[in-house]
Amino acid sequence: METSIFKLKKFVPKAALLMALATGTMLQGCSKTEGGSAGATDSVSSDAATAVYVAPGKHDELYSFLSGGFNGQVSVYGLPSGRLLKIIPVFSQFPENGYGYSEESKAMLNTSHGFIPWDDLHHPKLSRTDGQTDGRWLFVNGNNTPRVARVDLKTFETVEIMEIPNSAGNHCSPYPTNNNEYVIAGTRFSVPLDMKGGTGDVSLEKYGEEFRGSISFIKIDPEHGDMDLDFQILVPGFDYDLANGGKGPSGDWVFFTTYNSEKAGTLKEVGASQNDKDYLAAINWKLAAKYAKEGKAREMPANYYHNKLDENSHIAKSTIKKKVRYLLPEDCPGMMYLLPAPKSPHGIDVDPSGEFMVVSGKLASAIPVFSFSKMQAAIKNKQFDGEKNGIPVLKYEAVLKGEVKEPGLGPLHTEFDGKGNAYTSMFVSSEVVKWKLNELKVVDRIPVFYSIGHLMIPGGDTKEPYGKYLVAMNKITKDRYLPTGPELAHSAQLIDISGEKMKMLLDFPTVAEPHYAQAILADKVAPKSTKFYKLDANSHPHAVKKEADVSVKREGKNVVRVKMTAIRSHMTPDNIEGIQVGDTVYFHVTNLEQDWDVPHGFAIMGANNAETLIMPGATQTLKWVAKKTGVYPFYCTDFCSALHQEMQGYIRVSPK
Ligand code: CUK
Ligand code: CUA
Repeated sequence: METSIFKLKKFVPKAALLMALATGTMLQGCSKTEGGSAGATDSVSSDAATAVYVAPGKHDELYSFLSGGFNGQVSVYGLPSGRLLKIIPVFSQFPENGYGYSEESKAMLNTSHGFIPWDDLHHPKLSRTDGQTDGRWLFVNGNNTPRVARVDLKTFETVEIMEIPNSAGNHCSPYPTNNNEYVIAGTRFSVPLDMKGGTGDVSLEKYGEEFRGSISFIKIDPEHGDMDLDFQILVPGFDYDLANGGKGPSGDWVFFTTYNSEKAGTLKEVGASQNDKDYLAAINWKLAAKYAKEGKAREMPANYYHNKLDENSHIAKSTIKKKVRYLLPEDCPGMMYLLPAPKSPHGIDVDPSGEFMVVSGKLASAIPVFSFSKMQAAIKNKQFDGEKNGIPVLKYEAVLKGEVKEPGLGPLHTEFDGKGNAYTSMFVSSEVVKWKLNELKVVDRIPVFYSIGHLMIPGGDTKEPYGKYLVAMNKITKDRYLPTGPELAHSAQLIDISGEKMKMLLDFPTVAEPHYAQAILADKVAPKSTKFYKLDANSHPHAVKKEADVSVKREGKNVVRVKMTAIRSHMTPDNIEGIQVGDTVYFHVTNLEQDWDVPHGFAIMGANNAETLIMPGATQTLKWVAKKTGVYPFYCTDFCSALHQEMQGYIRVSPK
């Protein structure tokens, strides 16, 4: 189906396109023709319902992990049903299970800026072995207060958060290499970097000379996944947007789109986007690691937090790091090159063979496809077009395979199906465009509703895509669902890409706000899922493993520790006395259950806190301050058995 906007596109002058990108006017203009039930039913295949129907009691074929954007979480949906399975809190406090509220988990959210219980999470990336997703971990970025987190897919729990120093806007992040050697994270904003550790108080006029971006190389422990910031590359001051790793022949390389190459850092609006071209930065990460290992790295003062959850005690601990190693590109020949790219490029995506690098320029009318083998030849034959800040710029024609002409308006991101096709999201013309990698020819297009950002094919960024489904994550929802006031559910759409023609299968609303997603066949994750924590292995210092061991003990003047247990259908102790006004009470609750899916909750009246949800075999702590004399009830919040309501008790607070 051709949309009216698409018919128009040849006549849209560049200035109008820029306006449209800035204001979304073109979208508004076209939403009437595309939107509503008419447009929607037209593009839905007749057997769509069967294709997405997962019968009661049956499991979905795939897990998908959608970023939460400004909710700071990851949400897990089954595909093809689009059913929400779980929300995993990462950078945001989550009252539902006490993440970021319980004494055990608070330290996960420590940063050099203090306790930051929120972030803007854009890019989930699954860990990979031999270039394929391995179902072990999910890495995600915190965009606002630069952080990278690791979620363990055995427990679907955030187990580690690493703050990134010398960074602002950790957007092109995180990118695991093909065997989880490194997770790579690049800054969006350049910031003033004084290698000796200055105050950071630098005139904005000095953007050109003194601002730099950083690309961080976080080493991953191959066995346990633990992160360790190995070194950074400090790159000249233009802004890094997105990255993607090579594979196969290009497996040693990682590619970044950059913008603001004119260094319009004085924040004048006219500054950015004047250059006709920006750059794609190609970095040989293996060579960088070698340089760092062989002593090319220098060291500078830094201040950043590394927070980790202990597997057995379930207590998070923060370590404060004081130094970071760095490389300068000028010291490291052969490590970094620039490829001219259409201005203000956004996505960079490498095809499954590792030969083609696809750059989507939001403002460009074509999609350039670069060739990795040509890039290597150009480096060898020194086909340079000068240099930028000491980094060689390769000749455009020397590295270009070709361009996809007039693919649509506002290309943003590309994924691959492993069958020689690429799929690019078109933000302005609100469509997914399918094109042949070899011939660079558009072969199909499907409208999406509306203004698509990222799209995702399971494994579509790896060596081996699962080219059956595509998920479109759209920025604007408008009339797709029943109205819910000024803010609507977010719009994701599932598209069947198994045949020649794309087929729309399903709208599935999501919680805020998916930027990117990953998906993986359920078989790679489900069999390893943890059912409960072993009570024997619980090393929490305040755990009690049988009811006989519970205690209420005063510690010093104003602190009382209540070590208690929960098991169907009672809490022990259930009547607590001896608390005085002004006491701080720690309720250490151990869930004695050794069974799947039997958490108990704990909430107490007047707590300036959330509840805490204790998984079977684990211990969690709620802190409570006794402010006034009286009797305060507490109870289990998770309906756990017929006698759930009976899981309750009182705490009495007496005058001092
Ligand atoms: S993104 Cu972060 S602005 Cu295109 Cu990956 Cu949405
Ligand atoms: Cu335990 Cu309800």
